[in-house]
Amino acid sequence: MTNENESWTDLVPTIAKPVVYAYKYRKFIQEYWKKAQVKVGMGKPSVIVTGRAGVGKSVLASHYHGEANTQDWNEPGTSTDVEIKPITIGDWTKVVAVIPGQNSQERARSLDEALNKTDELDGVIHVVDWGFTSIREAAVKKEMVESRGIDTIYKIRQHHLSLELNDFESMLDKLAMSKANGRGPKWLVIAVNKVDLFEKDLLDAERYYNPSCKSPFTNKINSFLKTVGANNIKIIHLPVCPMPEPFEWNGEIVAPQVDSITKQRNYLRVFIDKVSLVQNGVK
Ligand SMILES: Nc1nc2c(ncn2[C@@H]2O[C@H](COP(=O)(O)OP(=O)(O)O)[C@@H](O)[C@H]2O)c(=O)[nH]1
Ligand SMILES: [Mg+2]
Repeated sequence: MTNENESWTDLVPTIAKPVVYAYKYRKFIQEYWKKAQVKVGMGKPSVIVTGRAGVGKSVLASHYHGEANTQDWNEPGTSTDVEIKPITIGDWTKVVAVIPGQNSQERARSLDEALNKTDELDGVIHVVDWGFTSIREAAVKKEMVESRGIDTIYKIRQHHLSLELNDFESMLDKLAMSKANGRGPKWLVIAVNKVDLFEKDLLDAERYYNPSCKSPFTNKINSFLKTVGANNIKIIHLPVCPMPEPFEWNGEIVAPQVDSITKQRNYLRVFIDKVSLVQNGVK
């Protein structure tokens, strides 16, 4: 048989053909299937983004989506507080849900859903910001400065760091419970956000979040690892800053130290690459 004859088989419809076609284009098919699922609100999240209100979850998720998904896609306006996005992580497109940080019924429900009602959860991206948390309400800011004496950046950061630690501990408790029931994530990424505000002190920040170092934060990680077994979950920590901007508190200002778009995008690219690696590694 000649080559021309062979290539004809491509044009002949057979039963096997669609299977070959589907195999060849499986990643695209899966991507559009995930998008369709998200659009009609039936996509179960396989990755969740957690962390306190104001640490930058929504900004990170939308930059992640934009950078990881070459073809942009109009997200549906969500009626709930949970934001859902299809994001390509590693080889496949995942349904990623951003869980609201404020204590609310919606938060409890969506966390419970992801951790206790599905076997499909791949990973958790837990966002922290080394105390540089944004407070939106002017009245709350005023009250903290005037009535509680939290009047310097140092003090507000200490305040947020302690709340961050409590929030992280309660998150780890939920993860441990979920793992004990044979569910839960295969990986946990600690996204150390807003590094533009502390790039000069990057090593100190890393010492605080790196499980190989000793800190109140890493103590929580290490006792969690003892509970669930270090082989049962992969934990990594990564710096990121999708949207550098100054941090202001009571007239005091910290300026962003990451001032080039290239550098900011590099942080995000490395972040995306490492999350992909960890996702591909656990399959
Ligand atoms: N300096 C700096 N600030 C950021 C960055 N990302 C987010 N923020 C700030 O954090 C605020 C809260 O972000 P948002 O994504 O709404 O937080 P969420 O409540 O966790 O969803 C934003 O309005 C920004 O002011 C960043 O990369 N660097
Ligand atoms: Mg948000």
